[in-house]
Amino acid sequence: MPSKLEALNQWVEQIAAHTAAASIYWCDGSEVERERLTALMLETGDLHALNPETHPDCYLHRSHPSDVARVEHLTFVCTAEREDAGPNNHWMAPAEARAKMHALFEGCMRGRILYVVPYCMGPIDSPLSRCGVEITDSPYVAVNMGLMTRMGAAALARIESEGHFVKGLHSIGELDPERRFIMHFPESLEIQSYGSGYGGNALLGKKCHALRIASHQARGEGWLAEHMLILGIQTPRGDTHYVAAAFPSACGKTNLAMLIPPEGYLRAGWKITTVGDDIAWMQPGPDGRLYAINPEAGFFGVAPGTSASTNPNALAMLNRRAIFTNTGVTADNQPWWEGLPGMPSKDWQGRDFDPVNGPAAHPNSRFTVSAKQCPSHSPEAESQAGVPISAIIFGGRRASLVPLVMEAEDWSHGVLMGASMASETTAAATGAVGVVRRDPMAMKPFCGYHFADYFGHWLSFGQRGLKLPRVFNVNWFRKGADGKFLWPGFGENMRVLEWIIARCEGRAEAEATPVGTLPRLQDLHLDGLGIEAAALDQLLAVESGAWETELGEVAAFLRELGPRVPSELHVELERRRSALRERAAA
Ligand code: OXD
Ligand code: MN
Repeated sequence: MPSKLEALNQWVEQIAAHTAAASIYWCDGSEVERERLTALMLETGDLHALNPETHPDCYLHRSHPSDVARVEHLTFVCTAEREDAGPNNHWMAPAEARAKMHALFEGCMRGRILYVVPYCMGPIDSPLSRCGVEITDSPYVAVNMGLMTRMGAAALARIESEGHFVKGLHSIGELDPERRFIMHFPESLEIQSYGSGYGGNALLGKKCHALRIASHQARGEGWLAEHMLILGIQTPRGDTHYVAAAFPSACGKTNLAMLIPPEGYLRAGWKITTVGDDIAWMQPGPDGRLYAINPEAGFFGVAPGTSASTNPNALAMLNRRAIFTNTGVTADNQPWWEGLPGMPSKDWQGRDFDPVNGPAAHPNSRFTVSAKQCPSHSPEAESQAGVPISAIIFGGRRASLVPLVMEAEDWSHGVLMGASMASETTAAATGAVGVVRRDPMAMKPFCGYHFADYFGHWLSFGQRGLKLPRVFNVNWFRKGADGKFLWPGFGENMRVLEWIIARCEGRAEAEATPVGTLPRLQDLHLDGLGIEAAALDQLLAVESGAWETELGEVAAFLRELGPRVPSELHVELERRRSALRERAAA
């Protein structure tokens, strides 16, 4: 038997029999294995080799055109009690979900190899890490899991010594949107996903395990599993502060995590290092601070818009040993997407590029690459203890209202800020794009339990006598009357990070408003930015009337979540609303 853990062997045997898999292959995570699976996929057409001179060891995968994004409407949290999944999740009774999935999986791997993919989310020797095993019939998933997690022999050894693991079962099935479901059973630490080969639906370590299952587990165990990047900010004095930031999908988390400071900052000695770009697991350490690990080992980033001006670090890590999914290609077979120089020759579906068919790269086309290839990769990403978090940042894509940056008064206010987050939807999920929806802590698609209980869990950290991070809210996406962005974003976001760090160090001035504490113009370093004074005023304006409307909507949103919403959150919100009314009346 390939594993020393009888329960694992039995589960694999049972799934192999039920799915009628042709054979079983246990992944060891070795380089030889990656080469073998890659060769196999080149033969079957699952992968296409890219230009070996410009992009050695890089491949293109074209997914089924109906399988290009996460499918929130087909994603379920199957808790015994419907209420425990909350109105923020689709719910199905566990027995019904199991029966449905049992029927779908029956015989679905006939003629296919069943891959057993043992993985560890987080550094292999960290007590904060957690392990899982994904069974899949997709070699593309196996190879991507090899880049995105600590996958293979070392993970299996940890699983064998711990004796438990998250069970993930995946089949691409027939790739039929009518026969597609992503089911989570948080109470028994199981995931079953059928009918999709797309990242978030199929790479089960990522959204399914590290967010939906882990958030549920974290609540029971007193930690946090969050949709957050983690970056290190080294100041000219040589101290490094770590910051965790939550933004909804496709709102620039990868760009912020890999930010290169403007020239003047570099000269002064500022430096940004990248610990993670999508997920943070945070736990109080012995000194009472929150310590974070990035459970992932790679990046599954959105390709379009990634360019030499927006994210040079990402571009530098993508010229070798990477997988591209649904990008276009140039005539000399380099991966291509909107935002890159040059011209596409073929679009993401492999057709000759014709603008009447839309963009060459699918708006949610992706790259998969090992985090170690990123020039700003932090060695601390391997730290067993994690990194201490000085600030938590929430942010959304809001064309109006929300200022460039503001700070919460205290932890409860910070939780309210996170709970009130809203953002315009993007192409990362199937559905309408550009509609403003409430997305608390950027966890709307990923929280594995009732949002009201989740807010209560966040608030409970405020009662544990911890040295908690300061909490901020940012908005890089505010637009002027002409529809253009008011703030240049990308590297210039360093100016906002500098103020945030100065606040953490107790060095920066600010002005309190009912919705948060804002820098005044003179508190930000804006030299050389070339933004008009009127635009800057607008970026830092808090308009009482519009905020009253906004907080009224937040109140309605919290009411919709029902009686489980902690009263502390309602009280916090009402305090802000009455302060706004007083301010307007003054
Ligand atoms: C992602 C997402 O893929 O949030 O990270 O959709
Ligand atoms: Mn994400």
